[in-house]
Amino acid sequence: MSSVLPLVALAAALATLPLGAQQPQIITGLKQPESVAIGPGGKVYVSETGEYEKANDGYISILEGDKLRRFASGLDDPHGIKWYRDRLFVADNMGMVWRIDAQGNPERFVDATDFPRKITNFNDLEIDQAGNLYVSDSGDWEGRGGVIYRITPNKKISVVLTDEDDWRLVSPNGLLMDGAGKLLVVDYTTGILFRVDLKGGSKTMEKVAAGFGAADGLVRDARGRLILTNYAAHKVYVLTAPDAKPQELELSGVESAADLGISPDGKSLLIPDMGGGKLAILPMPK
Ligand SMILES: [Ca+2]
Ligand SMILES: [Ca+2]
Repeated sequence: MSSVLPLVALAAALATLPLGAQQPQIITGLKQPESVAIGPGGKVYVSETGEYEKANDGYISILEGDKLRRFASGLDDPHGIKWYRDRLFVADNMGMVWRIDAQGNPERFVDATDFPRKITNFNDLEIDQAGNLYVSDSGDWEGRGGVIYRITPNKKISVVLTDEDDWRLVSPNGLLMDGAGKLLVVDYTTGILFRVDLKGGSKTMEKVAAGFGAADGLVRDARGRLILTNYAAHKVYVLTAPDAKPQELELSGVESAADLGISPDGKSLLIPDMGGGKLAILPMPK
């Protein structure tokens, strides 16, 4: 039997797509991928959690063509990843931050016991120009324990904000620098985008926009637009300005849209489908 779809059937299949749905290129065979980062030489890296809440089976892959090659192994539940100079930093959901060299050798940069509070669910990781890490702890998923930490290059850990400082910090997830002294954060439980002033020491945050559902990933494209994912509704939102009405795209064939990245050429969104075990590559929305 021919595997080539007759033109009529293809047209019929396309006609059934809901309005506004996007048909991404899909790469399969990933194990609960959570986050994408661009590394040296424009290579695409993906964190794969393995079995959730199982230690030592998580890893980082490199995308080569439409295949994934193992880069670093022996992690627990790797989530947010980001390169700083020649090191890849990884927020591990089990409560540590890994630092991985260019050859793929991981070391524990900081451990759960180094933190001043009980760790619940480490999620995203962002890095400022000075090399300070920001890590979101999404809390216990029952409305408590949300924290954002700062970790300096020499491993000094401090609390930026907790749910006790500002009760709206319920389940902080995606983080993104917004200029030198400001940090954007999306909340997975409330779907609200906030801006945290890192310099003021005010221990509060300002609401920027709302309505992003189970908000997870947060990136900025070359045009300065903010792009967010809604994990549960497998949607992508594009904002021309933080307070603009978002353009909403439904992702066809994706179960859960986690922490997205942008391809080095700026032409695609790279969206890890954590529940579906896939990587979706979507043309950059117009
Ligand atoms: Ca695991
Ligand atoms: Ca995330």
